[in-house]
Amino acid sequence: MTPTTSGRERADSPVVVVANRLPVDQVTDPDGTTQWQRSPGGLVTALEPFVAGRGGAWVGWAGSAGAAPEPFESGGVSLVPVALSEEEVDRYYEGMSNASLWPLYHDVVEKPEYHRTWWDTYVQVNRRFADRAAEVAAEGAIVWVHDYQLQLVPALLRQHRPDLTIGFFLHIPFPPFELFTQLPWRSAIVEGLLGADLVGFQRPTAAANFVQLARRLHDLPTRGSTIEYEGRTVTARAFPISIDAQAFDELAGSPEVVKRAEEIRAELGNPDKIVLGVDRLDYTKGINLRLQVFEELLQDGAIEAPQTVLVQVATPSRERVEHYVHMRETIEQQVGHINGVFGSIGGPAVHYFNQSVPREQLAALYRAADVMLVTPYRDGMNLVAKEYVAARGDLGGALVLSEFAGAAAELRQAFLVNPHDITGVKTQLLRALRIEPAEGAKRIRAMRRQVFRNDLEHWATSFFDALRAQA
Ligand code: GDG
Repeated sequence: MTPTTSGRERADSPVVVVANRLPVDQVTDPDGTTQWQRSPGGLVTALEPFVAGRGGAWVGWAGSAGAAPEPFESGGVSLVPVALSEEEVDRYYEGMSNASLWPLYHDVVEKPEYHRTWWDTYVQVNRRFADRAAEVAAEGAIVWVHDYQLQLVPALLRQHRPDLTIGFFLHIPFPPFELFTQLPWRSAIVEGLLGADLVGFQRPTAAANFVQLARRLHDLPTRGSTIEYEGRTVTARAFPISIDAQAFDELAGSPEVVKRAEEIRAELGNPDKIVLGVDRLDYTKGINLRLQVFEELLQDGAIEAPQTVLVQVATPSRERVEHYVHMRETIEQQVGHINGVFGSIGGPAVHYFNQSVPREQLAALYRAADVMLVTPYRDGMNLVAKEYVAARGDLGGALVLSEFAGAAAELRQAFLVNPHDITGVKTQLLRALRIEPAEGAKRIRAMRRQVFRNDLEHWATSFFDALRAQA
């Protein structure tokens, strides 16, 4: 993609996406020159048809601290970079977003930290995003704001631009009243979100939590999924996000990927069973629990290594946030311990990768895995579970899935588990490992039907349609 600098900053975009990150990454070529490359990931692809080619704009941070590049055109979208200083990255992004809101919204799996300086910077940065969006949005435009980093943007934007139709989507869970109200700035966040016409969540319970907060904390009249606020009606509804199922299916079924899956099995020493985990290295994902379950099953003699192996891809994430540094040490100790006790020369029990793998390799791993282990303590949706199902056009494999992932509401034929119940997870993992092929195929087929019917395009279209209906 060769972006051209357009310098366009007139208020002429009929659709504006506002997200923490721009949909591009800056890459450095071997000759030292830098260029922008579209970020991998489905969200960008899903939103593109609504913004590209229609003079649409995307407001976001370019990913490195310091001055922001000038706005530029890329793939038919006007990209509007927002600058963040080192201190703002530290306080707004790593602090308030990832050390206060992230753990609070994930059932306080880790204790959230609250600092007034982080909050002040969060307000300041949200204001900057709102200002940029207000500058580029055309009269009566539709603006779609994304995620927990930008919860104040809807109200800040409405103050400047009451003519806009504003939608907000939260990608992570939204906690119940009893948890949310520990946040010192709880009222400001609720008021920030109420600036939107439509507030979207992954699950109906999250939407209900928000409506309840508006009623109990702000004394606002509510009715079903709607809230009356300052003469407007705000709707809070679930829009479960998904994946581009067809694209994933095609990739995973391609001859190259199928061959790579066979090679992976051979490289692992042709084990009888491959168990797989794929996550960002995050404490919400339950990687520690997964390792404990695997270790106990080895200890019990229910499984043996290297006939059964666990492959864990743990993509580096938020490496400057303290919770994450500590968690990585714990997990790597666990892996070392299991391999020390149960591994053999050239035959580890756990194959652990703290690196990001290419998409093709990921698809081949899904295809090779007899059991996919997805065990978050809490997760907004979990796209890995859906990708695994989409990758299994051969109807092989089995999915073990936490009840606390949003995806569990849709993937009912998975082996559902409570990640806090170690014995229960062990039992379900053994059942998944021992499933009859016909029974496994039946389950995978049913889940594939669900994922293909409710794919990413369906999600984006439903949200936009609902938002336009509010206009
Ligand atoms: C948040 C919410 C919600 C992972 N490792 C590699 C890699 N990945 C890709 C996966 C998947 C994505 O990253 C992870 O998405 P998840 O949904 O599983 O989790 P979060 O990153 O926590 O996402 C979550 C989501 O937003 C969307 O709303 O579902 O609940 O927490 O697509 O495939 N991709 C490649 N190499 C890797 O090593 N190529």
